Amino acid sequence: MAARSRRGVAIAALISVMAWGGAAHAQQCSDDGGNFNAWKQQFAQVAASQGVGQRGLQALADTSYSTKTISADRNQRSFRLSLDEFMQRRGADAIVQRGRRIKSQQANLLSRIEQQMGVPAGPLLAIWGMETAFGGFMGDLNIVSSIVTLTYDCRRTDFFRPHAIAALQLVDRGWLNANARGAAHGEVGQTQFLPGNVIRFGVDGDGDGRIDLINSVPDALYSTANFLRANGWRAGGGYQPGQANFGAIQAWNAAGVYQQAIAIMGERIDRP
Ligand SMILES: [Ca+2]
Repeated sequence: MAARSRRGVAIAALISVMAWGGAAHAQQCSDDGGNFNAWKQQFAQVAASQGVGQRGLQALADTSYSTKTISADRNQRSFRLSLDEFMQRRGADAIVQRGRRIKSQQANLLSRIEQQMGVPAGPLLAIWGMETAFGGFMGDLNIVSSIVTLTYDCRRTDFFRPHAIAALQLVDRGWLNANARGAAHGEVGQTQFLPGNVIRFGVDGDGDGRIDLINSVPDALYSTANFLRANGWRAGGGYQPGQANFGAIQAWNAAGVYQQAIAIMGERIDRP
């Protein structure tokens, strides 16, 4: 027993020397994922220093470098389509049709959200339909691996680092399963929030004490409304281009055709 524990101490000391040496020499980022494991050890120290606990650190240790995420990131097409082409390709008519149906099916929830957040059903349902076809497809890549991979990738390390820390914190809190799947850039749930935005804007819409944007539609729609409100949405204002609330839609997505499409579809859903 004594011998074993001395050996344990020796190994712990060796690991800490290796981690220290690793921290000094590990790359800050990589274009091809080489040295991912050495970098993860270094990143674990950063995460721990920002309050990530055991569960989150274990999730980090379990991540693997996601080549699918990187290839999706490299092959991103900018929105070069015209507004009409974009709306057609994204199935705008079907989204509006289904959105109008859900608006009456979920009338209680949606009117509560509008009362509390000031955001009407139309733009929320347009976003939900556009992001995941109303929860039909929320992505099939491991969220934690995706976001950690993007943090190691050199292209946008600084942008993704806080979202990676946030993903680990969500795992810590039990709000995100370490195996949960999402889109290629680690977007979470029904309306595809980046992990940091789950923490910043997430609302427990169904009151069960957790924020779960994957399995809870009320949580997802309340949180989306809260994101818009935090970005300047004011009750009763118009949301078409040039009107008071269009800026909040612009904060949701940087692409101009996407913003206009949400405004148009939202108006068609909201129309009596
Ligand atoms: Ca909840």
